[in-house]
Amino acid sequence: MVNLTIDGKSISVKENTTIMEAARQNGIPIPSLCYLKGINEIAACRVCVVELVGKERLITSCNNVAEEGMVIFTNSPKVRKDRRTNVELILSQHDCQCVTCARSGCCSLQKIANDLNIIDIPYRQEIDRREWNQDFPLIRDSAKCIKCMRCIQICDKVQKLSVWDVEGTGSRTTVNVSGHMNIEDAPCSLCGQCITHCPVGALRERDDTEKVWDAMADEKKTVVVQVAPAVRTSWGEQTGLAPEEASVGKIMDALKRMGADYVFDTVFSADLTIMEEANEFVRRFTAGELKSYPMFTSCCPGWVRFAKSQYPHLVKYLSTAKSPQQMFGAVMKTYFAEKIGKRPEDIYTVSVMPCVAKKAEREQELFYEEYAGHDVDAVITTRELVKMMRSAHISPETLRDIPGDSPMQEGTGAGVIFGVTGGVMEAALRTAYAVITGENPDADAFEAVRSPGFNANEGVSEAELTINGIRIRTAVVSGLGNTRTLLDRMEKGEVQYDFVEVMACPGGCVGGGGQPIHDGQELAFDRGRQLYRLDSDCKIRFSHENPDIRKLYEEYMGQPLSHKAHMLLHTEHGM
Ligand code: HC0
Ligand code: SF4
Repeated sequence: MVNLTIDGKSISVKENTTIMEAARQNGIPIPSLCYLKGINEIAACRVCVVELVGKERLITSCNNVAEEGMVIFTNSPKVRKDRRTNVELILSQHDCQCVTCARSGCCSLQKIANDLNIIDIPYRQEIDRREWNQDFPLIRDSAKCIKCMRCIQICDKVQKLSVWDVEGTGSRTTVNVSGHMNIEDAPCSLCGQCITHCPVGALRERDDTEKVWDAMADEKKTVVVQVAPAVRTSWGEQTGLAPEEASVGKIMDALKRMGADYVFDTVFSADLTIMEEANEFVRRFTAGELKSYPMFTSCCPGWVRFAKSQYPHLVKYLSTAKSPQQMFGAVMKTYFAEKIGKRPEDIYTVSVMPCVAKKAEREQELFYEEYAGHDVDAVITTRELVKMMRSAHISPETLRDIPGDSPMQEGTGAGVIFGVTGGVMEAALRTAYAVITGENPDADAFEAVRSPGFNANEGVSEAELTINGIRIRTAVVSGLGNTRTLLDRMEKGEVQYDFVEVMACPGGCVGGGGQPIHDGQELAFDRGRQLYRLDSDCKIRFSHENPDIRKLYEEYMGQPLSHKAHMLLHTEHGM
């Protein structure tokens, strides 16, 4: 242990603890803009400066280690003056039009400038404005970038994709797409982790809310909305509702008040995905197709994009099942459209997702005897949903819990846990067991596939299960860096599996790039626990027992993997 004094308080911390962490551990927060523990400790912003008695120059606290006998002041007049100058210099290169910024009210720079009582910027403004493809689902605004380097580090260290890089030198140093590429040519998975880790508004999703408002106002369109599992775990964070109060039923009420004609829970189509995917797995496994590589889940478009750009030879091992988002879109424009006497082109399908990559996934096409447009017409993130609620002047406390519409109303606990890493695998195994043995397992029989992240914050879990004497080796991984490590081990023959679930975002969709942003806090695992609670509270916990799914097969699809199911519910992933 080392002993030191911070702001007059005597403290002891473990050796090699940074001054920043030593202070935090003792209830003394030091402000910063660029710091991300263990990921970005490079003192780029110099907001975390502190005074070390005996040293004339201030030092940065995020990358200097606490030493025995240090006497530190985190907020002395000298520190305040220097910190203020550093923030003023950052502001001189920042487009400070806060009122039109997507991050207004949730911006660390705005907060810190305000905390430091900066009401004027004494330096000449020099803003770096660059062109960007505004149609791409991920938008970068160079004029807002504060060169904190967090996006570079998240993409390098956590996602191991290195989409971002430093460009230029000296005062012209900035961030841009690596290799001077256009973003649409870069291997971006669209996981959106750079957005949720950006302290300002330099990165955001493409706004699709106006399209949705237009469709809602168009009398010729029937607007049909689905809400993803993970959205219910987080929308309350931005609306002031506690997790138990922020139900999916209230989101449905809000959507109807805004102008949606029909609202559904994506949990229904998560169950449908399981029907197709579990049956596909049993078929491919028993046919001996999975000898060299396992079947991979395909419902995460971030992962599918990553596989296509980084491991194209593995794409044929992806499940051909479309994601729940896409399956629901296809069902809305066919089965449901017929039920309400509409043509596919009269239906406008909207998804509320915790995800940025879903905005690209929606471009998949729908063939219903002939080309019938897209499964999904617009995707909005959880953040965009809350923005729409605000602009509709909906007070969250006035929302009531309403059910989704018929005939796709039911969803099971198995579908609910899709939103958390391990959930798709667990749900699929519950149904695969029933397909193989003809009877249900205990609903919690496959808890072993739940992410160890719930204990140890690791990204991979492995489980070997025996069903009717058949051994099935599974792995679950979240985060693309962890995925790369796992795939490389598979390629070297160090590990072998039959079925693997991959989610691009650490913790799964609960940690998605479209979720509310809380700078410096990782909430995926807390949100994931909510989904496990909802699953254990569900009356039905097996996708194959969903009565509305049974009805869909009886009335329309026939059997899982039928010709019609193949046409509407499967895809070759663009191969
Ligand atoms: Fe997910 Fe999904 S679980 S990917 O995270 O499979 O986005 O929540 O909606 O589609 O259901 C996201 C979340 C979904 C889909 C589902 C899957
Ligand atoms: Fe989107 Fe979920 Fe995949 Fe993240 S894990 S990219 S939120 S589908």
